[in-house]
Parts: sequence; C-alpha cells; structure tokens
Amino acid sequence: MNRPVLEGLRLNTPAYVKHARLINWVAEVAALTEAQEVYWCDGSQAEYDRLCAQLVKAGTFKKLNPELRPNSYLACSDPSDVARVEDRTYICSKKKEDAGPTNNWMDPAEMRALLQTGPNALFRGSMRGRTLYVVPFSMGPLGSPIAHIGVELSDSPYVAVNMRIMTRMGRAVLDVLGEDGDFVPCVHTVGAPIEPGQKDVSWPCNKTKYIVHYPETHEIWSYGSGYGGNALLGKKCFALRIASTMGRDQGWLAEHMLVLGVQSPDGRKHHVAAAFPSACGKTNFAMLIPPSGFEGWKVTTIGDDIAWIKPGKDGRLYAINPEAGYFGVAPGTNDKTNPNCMASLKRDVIFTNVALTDDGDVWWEGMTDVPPAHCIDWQGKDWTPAIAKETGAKAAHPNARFTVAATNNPVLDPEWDNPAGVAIDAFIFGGRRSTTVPLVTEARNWVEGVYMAATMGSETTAAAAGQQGVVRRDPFAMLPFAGYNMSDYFQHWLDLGKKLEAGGARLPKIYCVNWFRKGADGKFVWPGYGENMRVLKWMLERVEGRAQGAEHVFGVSPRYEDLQWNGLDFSPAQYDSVIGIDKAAWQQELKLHAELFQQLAFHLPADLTATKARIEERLAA
Ligand code: SAT
Ligand code: MN
Repeated sequence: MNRPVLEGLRLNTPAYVKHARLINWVAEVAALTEAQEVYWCDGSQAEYDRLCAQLVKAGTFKKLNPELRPNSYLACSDPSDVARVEDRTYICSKKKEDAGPTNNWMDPAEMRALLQTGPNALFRGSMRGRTLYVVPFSMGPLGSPIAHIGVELSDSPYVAVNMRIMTRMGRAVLDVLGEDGDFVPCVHTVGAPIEPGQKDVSWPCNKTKYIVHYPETHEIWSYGSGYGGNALLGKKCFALRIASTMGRDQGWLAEHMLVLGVQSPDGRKHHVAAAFPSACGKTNFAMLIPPSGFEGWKVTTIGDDIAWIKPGKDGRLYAINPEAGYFGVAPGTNDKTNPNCMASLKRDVIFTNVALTDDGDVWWEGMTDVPPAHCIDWQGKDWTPAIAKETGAKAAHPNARFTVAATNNPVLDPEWDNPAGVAIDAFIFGGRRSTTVPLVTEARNWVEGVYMAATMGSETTAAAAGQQGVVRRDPFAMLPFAGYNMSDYFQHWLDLGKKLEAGGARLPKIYCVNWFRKGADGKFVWPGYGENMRVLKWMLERVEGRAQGAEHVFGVSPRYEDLQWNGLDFSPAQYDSVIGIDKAAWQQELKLHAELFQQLAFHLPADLTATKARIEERLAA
C-alpha cells in the first residue's frame, strides 16, 4: 500500500461503520486510486439533495422546471459514453472454458496487472482530484433470505445518486452487514483524474473502458464509463453476471426478467417472470394496462428488469426484484404505450440523454405526437423538427434513460418488497423478430422450454453499442449477462427443473412469445402493449388447465378462437400472419440453432441436442 498517500488521506469513516474488512478495503482502494477524499453515503434524502445540487453546480445535471417536473434532473453524457460496451466486458475466471465462448475472457492475474497491480495499472491514480464515494447497497429487501449486499466505491456522484434510486442504499445496509457480513466489492472509476489547476468536464469518462468481473472472488472492477450498466454496478454486473454464478453454485437463478402479478376479475392472482433482451419492452410489459374487454383484470409490477429466483421449501420458485428503481428506455414511452410509466415519471426523476425543452422540461422521440417547435438535444445542440427532417438528428439518444424509484409506479405490486418473494406460475421468453417466431407458444415440458429459451434470437437494439437490427442468438436474453459458460447455464436450468420435479413440485409453464412480427408493408401486425394481455390471459388459463390450444412441431399455440377478442378488431387472417409457422423459415431457423449449438458445443446438454433432433424430425414429416 502506498503509505504517503494514505497518510495524507482522510478516510472519514463514520462511527457507525464497524466492519474492519470493509474499512481496510476502502483504504486500499483509496490509496491505489489516490482519491482526494473519501465520502461514505448514508442514503438520506438530505444527502441525495446535496449531491444533486453539487452535480448541478458541476454542470452534469440541469435542474428541470420544478413546476413541470418537480425534483427532477437531466444529465447529458459524453457522446462516446451512451450504452453498455459488450466488447469491453470481461469475465475473468481462472479457466477460459468457465467464461465460455460467448464472453470475453482474460486470465485474472493478467487482468489484475492491467487494472490494479502493474506499473501502469489503470486504477493507479485514476481518482486523483476526485472524491471516492462509498455506496453500500442491498440487492433485494434488506435482510431478505433472497437478497445480497454489495458495496460500490465510485468517483462518480452521478453513480451515487442513481444507486440511491436503483437500490436500497446507505447506512441501513451497513447495519445489516454488521462487523463481518459478506458483501460483493465493486470498484468503479470514470478514469479521468483531475490534475491540479485542471477544470473538470460535465461528463468525465475515458476512451479506454474495462467492465471486469472475477466470478470466483465475486469482485467487479469497472473503468472508463459513467453510463448505465457500465457504472451502476449493482445492476447487470452484480445482479446478473456475478449473481448468476452465485446461483449456479448455490442452486438458484439470477435472470434478466421482469416480474408481474396478474389478478383476474374473480380475484385469482398469478405471477409471471418474463425475459426479453434490453430495450424490447420489459418495462412496458411490467406496467401493462389491460385493454377494453378486460374490465376487472389488474396487472401489477414486482420488477421490470431483473429477477432473483430461489426454490422455496414447498418446491415452488420464489422471485424477488433485487432492484428498487427502474432504469428504463425513454424514447417511445408515452401516454398510449405506457401510461403507468408516464405517471411514474411526473417527479423525482433523473433523466439521461433526453432533450431539454424551452420551458425546462424533457422531451424524447415518441413522447408526444407533435414534437416541440424547438429544444436542446442530448448533445446540447439546437433541435427543431425541420433540422430533424433535414439531418435525421435525434432530440434524445435512442438509448436515453430515466432513473426512477419503484415507489413512483402507480401499479406497484403490494408484494414487491416482500422479503419472501412471490411464487412464479409461468416463465415467458421473448425476442424481437420481424419474421418466423409465432406470437406465443407453450413448451410441452421443462426441457422443451429450456430449449426455446436457449435458442431465442432477437434483433439488436440501441441498448448496446454496435450494429442495430441484426438477428443474433440471445439465449434466455442473457447473452451479455451470463457470468459463466452459457452451456453450463443451460445445464443449471435443466438440473434445477429435474430436482424440483423429483421433489414432486409442479414446475412453472414456459412460453415463448414474439410481439414484433411485421407484415408485407413492414409494419408490426400485432398491436402489442396493453393488447398483450390477451396472450397473458391465455397463458394463465393454460396454467390453470382451462384454455385450449393446438399442438404443432415445437409446442402448443392458441387457435384464433382460443383468445379473447372483444374490444379489439383483429381478423383471423391477421392472426394467421402472427401465429403461422412457415416450414421453410423454420428449416432456416433450425440451421441457426445448429450454428449456436456448434459455438456452444463444450458442455452443451445432451437434452437440448435431442430436443432439436425431435423438432427437425417433426418438421421433416
Ligand atoms: O445495462 S443497462 O442498465 O445500461 C440497460 C440495459 O442494457 O438493459
Ligand atoms: Mn435489462
């Protein structure tokens, strides 16, 4: 440890912190990064307000018009730092095969030399001139048997305030941690030290980026980005990549899933967990408003992005939302697509990379039918509809986000904070596919369901840097988030199912959905959004053994007459075009499954290859 630096540094450890290992680790990281100061977050409202005011002063935040958007802020990032960077994300397990072919891998010792221990280690001096914020957080209700604790050390006050919304953050977490409780250590720097006399910028970051996970020691080190999942380390890094490895070792699941409750008019309540890739409508689905014809039905939100699921003593699967807030995509959100979300965003919001209107409010593409006559776009430039028409400039970045507390959601499920979680009745897996994949299919059994989830494909979105709109395989919507070998992850799902079934449990049903099929005119055929309730109702009636369907090559789908149509004008012909199975398209699709299985050949479960062979046989018949 660098003595002279440590001696000059005040750790400012509050008296209530009793955890010696934590204090030592903070001291070590402060010495390594040469942070100017250490600040321990207590998670209070006063602290949040103070840090926001400081961010306003630094130019990172603009305070929005308090009459139109009380207690809300806009941050605009550096144009180079706008999304997760999958090609800079590493799983550093001891053995390369444990990271698997879908993850970037580097030997842990080599990575540590690069980041922490080598002569030019990136973290060395990376926080010079900055404050190191100690951010203790709980993923899940404090003290829940399904929850786990992390501590993020970050030189970004933007991260500190976002973490207060996204997690249970602050002093109460340290009380649960006590003198030697376990926590996942997360270190984050924007990688932009300030030298004496140098002026800071409004969004510090570094061209070089590393988002690094050590699954064996449950550590996260993130360098160079201040944005979203790269920087709010409780989210994808901990709650998915590290937690998925914890789940493998301890017999539970960490999944990229929303969790919702559905109550029927006669008061029966079911819970559904649904996996979709980033920016495919998880938040909209989690806040769905049943359409006309569904009076008396109610959908409530438990979570919108991540589920931690553990088997209960009764053999059923219980899910919690490890997060406490939503970091959702703004563009496309409006009073028609997601009125509950719009209501959630009325106050107490941090917006990132949306546009600023002339009256000090926010705007994004799709928020209103008529765009404002003028606004300042996310890059600080003048924006008008005429400029947009001429140059194609977007007012908001396509991956612009809002950060808002779950408690702002008018349809928050009363059980959302229940430490015991909610029992899951059905899993849904969905991708964004213009062709091929039918509106909904029920797997005939757990293994077929795992096959559907494992071979899921989706067209890429703006949530990750890189080309958009190309179909890639995204198994379980976990391609960028599985913290270990994808084939071992499939095996874990199969093993858990077998174990629960052997114990006599009735497993949740598994469904594959696609809201995104397009017609010959290039437009979506299925109206989506609230109308997805029609599909949800069918699934839950199947769970109850009450609804009918027709069996086909890879599962069971509803016939036109099996869905409830009142309140929607949707013809049998239109239905055919979203539910139909085109033999040639599926033969092509299975070739893509074969490619995936070739890539994942190491440890690929035999159950999945056998399932594929059976589908091929049926398709050829
Ligand atoms: O990972 S983020 O939190 O930036 C958003 C996402 O990709 O779902
Ligand atoms: Mn997500």
